[in-house]
Amino acid sequence: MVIELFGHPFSSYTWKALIPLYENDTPFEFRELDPDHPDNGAEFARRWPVAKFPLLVDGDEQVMEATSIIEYLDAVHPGATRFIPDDPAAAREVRMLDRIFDNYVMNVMSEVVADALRPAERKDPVTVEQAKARLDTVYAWLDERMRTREWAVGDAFTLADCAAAPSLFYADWVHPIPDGPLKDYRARLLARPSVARAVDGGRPYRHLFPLAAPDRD
Ligand SMILES: N[C@@H](CCC(=O)N[C@@H](CS)C(=O)NCC(=O)O)C(=O)O
Repeated sequence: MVIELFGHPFSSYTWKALIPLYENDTPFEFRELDPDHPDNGAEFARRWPVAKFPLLVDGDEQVMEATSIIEYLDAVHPGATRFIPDDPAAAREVRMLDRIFDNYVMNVMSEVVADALRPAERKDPVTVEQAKARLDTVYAWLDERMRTREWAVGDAFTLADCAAAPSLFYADWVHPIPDGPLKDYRARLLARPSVARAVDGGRPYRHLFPLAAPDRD
């Protein structure tokens, strides 16, 4: 039975789950969630009432949350690229960086995007200003960290990089990352074939980006 992934090709958290699948050439069927595929939407809604994607289905197994999907793939369908190091201390650091990218980059960037989607009378400039200030704080911390690393945790591409790629891709669109090690790391991520493939999948949908997608990347 082939793995199924429910998601959307322009969704940052869907990219986070697509990257490890592409990284290891893991066979899967993409169940795109859009008005052209109502069956996918109906099955997704039945399977996960919270309705946050991605969602992975593998026979009788159903896995929500992009991080858990990557943990599942690494444990049940391992490939050449391992996303969780065997060493417990390194694994803890990978999981910590994964949380940092999700909570302090991806989710903060999403607050700015969500504000752009609101009608004019419900926009909140204070929320946007505070979100951008929080991005500045985490950019500075990550910039310092990336001075000495190729990937988020040392020399190997891991779960943390799967989180970093969509986070930094969209964060830079929302609030540009200053030149330096963090911006260089973003460029390294975008040059990685698995990440480039996820980015390419979203190209036809760039007109949907509410802040107007920049003409780059
Ligand atoms: N914590 C979830 C977040 C997933 C998430 O926020 N996905 C967005 C798409 S990028 C979504 O489902 N948006 C639809 C909605 O909120 O209704 C994860 O890590 O998978």
